[in-house]
Amino acid sequence: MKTTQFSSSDRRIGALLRHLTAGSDSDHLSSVYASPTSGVTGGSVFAHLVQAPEDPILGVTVAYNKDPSPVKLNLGVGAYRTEEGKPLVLNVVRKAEQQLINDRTRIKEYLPIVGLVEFNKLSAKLILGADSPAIRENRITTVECLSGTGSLRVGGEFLAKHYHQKTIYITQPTWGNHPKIFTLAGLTVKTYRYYDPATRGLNFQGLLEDLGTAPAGSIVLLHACAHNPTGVDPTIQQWEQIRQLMRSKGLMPFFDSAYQGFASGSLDTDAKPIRMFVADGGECLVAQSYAKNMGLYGERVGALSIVCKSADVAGRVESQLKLVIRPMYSSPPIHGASIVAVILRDKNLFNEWTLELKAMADRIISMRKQLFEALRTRGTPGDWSHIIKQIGMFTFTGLNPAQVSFMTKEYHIYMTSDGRISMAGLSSKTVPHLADAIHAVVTKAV
Ligand code: KET
Repeated sequence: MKTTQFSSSDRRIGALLRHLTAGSDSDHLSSVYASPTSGVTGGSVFAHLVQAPEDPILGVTVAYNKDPSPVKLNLGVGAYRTEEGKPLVLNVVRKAEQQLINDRTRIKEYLPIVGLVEFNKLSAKLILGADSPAIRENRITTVECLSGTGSLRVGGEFLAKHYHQKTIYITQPTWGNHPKIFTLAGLTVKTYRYYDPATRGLNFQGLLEDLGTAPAGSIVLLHACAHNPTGVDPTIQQWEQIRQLMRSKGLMPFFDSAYQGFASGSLDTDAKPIRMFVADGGECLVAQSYAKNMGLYGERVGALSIVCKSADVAGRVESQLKLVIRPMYSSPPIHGASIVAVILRDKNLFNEWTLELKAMADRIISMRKQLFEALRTRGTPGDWSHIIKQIGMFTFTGLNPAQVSFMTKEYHIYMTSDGRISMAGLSSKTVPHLADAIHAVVTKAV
């Protein structure tokens, strides 16, 4: 295509002409001078864009930040807060950062495309267990990615390029970013039944039926623990049934592990479903995030592991992952992965981390109990036992979008419109305010 270049004197003459004809219809001039710079001197080349809506989850924080009310409460994004309502940097993270700063031999060179190799090895060990057969047999590849989201995206794109089935089944409902990530990665997204609003529990029958009728080889996204947004996880027995069904049909498991340690307070317990799938010798993908369990949200540190049948295949898979990553962001950041590596490699720091992680999980469980009690004390109509039964960072309250909007307007309580609340955003001080709001909204007709 031929492009027309305008010299700066051409542009000055154009500007002068426009100036002289100001007030008259000068549109014809901008068309005469239409050039790559017309966005600067005339109407914007982006003028046709419509305002995009805010993200359904991150947009809640945007709205919260604009609210001047002193009683406002952000229960939208899944980010841990202390009893004082403040973001938390773990002590063990501070220590690791201090170590990194003190080490004058550290440099800021690019990492390899696959990221920090020690971090990758330690991450695989953390999620699969030190005694994992896949690690022992060296038939796993792990690449550092940009937190959980980046790991899902790289895994999705790798599958879209190299896996024979292009359909991924995700839970209904799921984290709002899942369908967008996988669609843009080049996969076709379908859903399988998961949550039963009537029981506020797992629709296990529906799940088995939907996975049972999925075409052989389809990819299935599984929340490793602390399902988002429902807080409903299968039991270990149910996981075993899911595993058998999936393996019998050759369905490819893709685990999203964004909350390891947050569900039960134990890193090993929360990784059990993944380890069951790896123990049977079959293949799977795992996306890990350190955003929540190490509080490294903004560091964007995570990992994608692909468990293969042999070391030889794993090596070739890794070579292809590099081809996905290089044109996407070239190589991942160094700082967050270095923090994680310092903590995971040192026995004392690791133990300290597990205690801090358990304390976060316990505070969330205590918030569940307090909210449940507060509603009971108020005699709020309905069965609220799901608040204490559900697992992880979120309670899926069952409140509808109109009720959510009432609570935001009248009580300055911010949450996603599907009725999900981040329990980590609550504190003993704010529980009564939330209970008052829920009580008010369910006792009035909205
Ligand atoms: N998977 C799930 C299930 C998930 O809830 C999140 C984040 C991620 C992956 C990605 O997290 P990352 O920071 O990329 O490691 N969820 C919370 C934050 C968000 O929406 O970005 C949330 O649901 O509030």
